[in-house]
Amino acid sequence: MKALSGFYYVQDNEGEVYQCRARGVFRKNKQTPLVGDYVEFEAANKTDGTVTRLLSRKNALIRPPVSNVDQALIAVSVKEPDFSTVLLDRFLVLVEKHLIEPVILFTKMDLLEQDEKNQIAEYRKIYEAMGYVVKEFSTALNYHSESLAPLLVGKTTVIAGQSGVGKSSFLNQLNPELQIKTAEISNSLGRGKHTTRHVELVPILGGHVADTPGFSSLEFTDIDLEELPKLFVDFEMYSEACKFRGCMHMNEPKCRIKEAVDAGEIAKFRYDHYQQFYEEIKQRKPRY
Ligand SMILES: Nc1nc2c(ncn2[C@@H]2O[C@H](COP(=O)(O)OP(=O)(O)O)[C@@H](O)[C@H]2O)c(=O)[nH]1
Ligand SMILES: [Mg+2]
Ligand SMILES: [Zn+2]
Repeated sequence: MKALSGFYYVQDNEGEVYQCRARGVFRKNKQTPLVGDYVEFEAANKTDGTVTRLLSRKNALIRPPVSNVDQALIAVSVKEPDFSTVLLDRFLVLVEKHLIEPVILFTKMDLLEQDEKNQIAEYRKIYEAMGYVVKEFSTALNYHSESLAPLLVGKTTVIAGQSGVGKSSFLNQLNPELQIKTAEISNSLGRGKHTTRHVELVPILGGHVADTPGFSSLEFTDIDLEELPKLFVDFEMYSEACKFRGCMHMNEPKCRIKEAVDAGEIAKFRYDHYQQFYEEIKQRKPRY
């Protein structure tokens, strides 16, 4: 549940938490327990436990360092900061790359005027048509928090999103015991310096959420050009029909993706973002 100063906090099936050390053998094998791991442990009492075995992981994130992640909740504010599909698409690509299920959360819904609500509803439809789950939230109106419960129960969730969109406010509202600091001045203040910030899985609505924002680096450093089209889920059903195998949907003739964009079957802004990300990856300096 938590790793801090060489201690690992392990929760058993009854919900009791034990403070443990990791067995020396892990260090020899270069294995490090991660928050989110399933482990075997022995403990004579609550403060003197030993983790004896790590069970295999389904996945492991580096930022935040959490394993066995079931889903990523991508928080995008509809206002303050302005709603941004390019940012949302950037997060979606990064989450898809990690084979983690994305869930989209529109925050600060209370700030919208009626006509703006209609516009956001249009975007919501577009993302839902791609197969994504989209939920709305607002701290002001106690918005839909019930309908969020089934989404989180029994799952390990990381929350991602730009600074200031209301991630901490969301977590606090769903579990008032947390009292996470909101409206941090800047997330970059502690960067590069040694900080004692640790990761913890906190209980929210019967599930667990990592209290540290995920995917803070929005660069596509680990994404190769060839895999980019596959990370746009709305391209999938059309790309088989491109004339050329391995079509990158840029300048190739008889490209079904471009036809789908012209026909309005794929949202134009999605294709624009695809082109933008494509160029970004292409211009990336080669890694050695
Ligand atoms: N009007 C409104 N303001 C919100 C809402 N959620 C958060 N805020 C405000 O937005 C600012 C940033 O929120 P915070 O939770 O710290 O964002 P984080 O950086 O994503 O964790 C704070 O001033 C919050 O009070 C909301 O639903 N409605
Ligand atoms: Mg925060
Ligand atoms: Zn194509």
